Amino acid sequence: MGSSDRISRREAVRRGGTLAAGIALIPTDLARRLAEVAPQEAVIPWTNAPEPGGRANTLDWQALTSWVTPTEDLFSVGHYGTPEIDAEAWRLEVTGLVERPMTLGLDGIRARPRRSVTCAIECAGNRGFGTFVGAIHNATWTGTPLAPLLAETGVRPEGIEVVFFGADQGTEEIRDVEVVQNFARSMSLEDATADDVLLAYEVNGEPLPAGNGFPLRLVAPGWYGVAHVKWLERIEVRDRRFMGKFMARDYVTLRQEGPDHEATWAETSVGRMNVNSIPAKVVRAGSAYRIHGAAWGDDIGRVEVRIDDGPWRPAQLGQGSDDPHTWTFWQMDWDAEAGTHTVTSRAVSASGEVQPAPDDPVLAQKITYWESNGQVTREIVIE
Ligand SMILES: Nc1nc2c(c(=O)[nH]1)N[C@H]1C(S)=C(S)[C@@H](COP(=O)(O)O)O[C@H]1N2
Ligand SMILES: [Mo]
Repeated sequence: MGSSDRISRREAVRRGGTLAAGIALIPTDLARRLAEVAPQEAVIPWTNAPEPGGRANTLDWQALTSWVTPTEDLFSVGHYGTPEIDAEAWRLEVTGLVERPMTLGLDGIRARPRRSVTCAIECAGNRGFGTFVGAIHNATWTGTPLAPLLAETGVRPEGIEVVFFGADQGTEEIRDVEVVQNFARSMSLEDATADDVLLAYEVNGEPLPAGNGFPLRLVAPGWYGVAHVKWLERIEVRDRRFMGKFMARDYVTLRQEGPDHEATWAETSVGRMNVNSIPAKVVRAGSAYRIHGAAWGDDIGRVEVRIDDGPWRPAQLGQGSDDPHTWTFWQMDWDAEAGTHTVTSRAVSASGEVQPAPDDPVLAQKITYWESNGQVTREIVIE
């Protein structure tokens, strides 16, 4: 790489800060970045990526090196803030249409069969607005499977819905009435009893951090973040669909289906994740360039990358490609010529679902910002 100046300049551009103030800091910053990536490699910054914000501790894609997200890097979203929970006094209640309601303390839950899953969890609002582009993590959660626990309670035949309540609450206005309610989401009994749905008390081998659901959260691999109810304190089986705020008012995707003259409007509750990918960073090793990225949201069949207006070419799938619920890292070698280029990726699921382009009607006719899984195009200057 002829000169570190060139990276410095682009770094300064990327940061968009005052050049004079920036320059003094750059050599150390470059050294740090060089140390973070493999030797002989350096990140060439995108020129159109939003500045990674501190918001909700979201991921800086260009600094991504670890397949398992370190615990201190987990993003955190809480609609009613972070409740303070006394682990000694805390209890989980399993109730509703069950023959034998249960109340469990943390020790009781820990004494149950233990299971770990690694899965990508993305906020459904990710990439829906502004700089909120890194609301995703891929961590290892440990807890006890929910299905056997529900079976022990003896779900009554009329039970069809499992509602998960967090300890966090807020005041909501519903049809002119102000009510205090807890954060809650539901799943059908069938979805809730999938064998990898866990009541998780650890992440990456340690108790959950306060911001990520201590002492217990639901982990539902394959579902958008909102389904993974944190600070869990009550599970209730019901005989009606549950229509709480985070099922039926917020986290509802509104989309026109069909052409204008015969349009219907679909309002759907955010649920399973959609097939997705992003070009994370370009690194340089000697005179060669390599594009690194991630794909998630479905069982990934392949990832394709397009440079400028060129053909879609297959990327090489790496870690995670054998597991439908983790993210899959991918890479592609790039014989880049000097100039300004664009890099776009698209993931295709094993069953053939293609990550849509931004002008695909499925996105172009979507009104709300949730589920914005469009292809991402990044710009880069190669010197
Ligand atoms: N109790 C409770 N659980 C919750 C939420 C919340 O506000 N309260 N937010 C949800 C949303 S919208 C997301 S994206 C995920 C984020 O999980 P994380 O904070 O561990 O990253 O938590 C979900 N679980
Ligand atoms: Mo979310």
